Amino acid sequence: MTIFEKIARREIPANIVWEDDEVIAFHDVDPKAPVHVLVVPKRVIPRVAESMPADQALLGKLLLTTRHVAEKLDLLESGYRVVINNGPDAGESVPHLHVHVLGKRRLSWPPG
Ligand code: DGP
Repeated sequence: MTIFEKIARREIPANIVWEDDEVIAFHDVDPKAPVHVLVVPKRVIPRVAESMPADQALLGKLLLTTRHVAEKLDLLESGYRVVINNGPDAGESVPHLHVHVLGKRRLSWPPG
């Protein structure tokens, strides 16, 4: 079981900001910005490169959920970044697809 599945099952505590039947969003344990939330599908897809056509609706749901998170945490006006790390060069560390939502500071581009 992945660490994010354990969070969804309440086996590991997390500061949850959004949840429904398909997704859960909670604050990152090691935040890289004043707001740093992870949006995670409850059904495990290891990474976006392993998603399938059957995952299309769930992938869309993840992006729509980032909007809910942004609204709840007052990011809509100031802006925010949505990030998916895929594989070693991107720094992926948890093999359970998750979308980072980063906000409340000016983020540089391109990323390091
Ligand atoms: P990535 O590098 O894209 O795979 O991001 C994984 C993120 O998961 C990383 O920013 C830290 C976060 N993380 C890892 N373990 C935990 C945990 O137990 N709780 C929470 N809230 N976040 C975690």
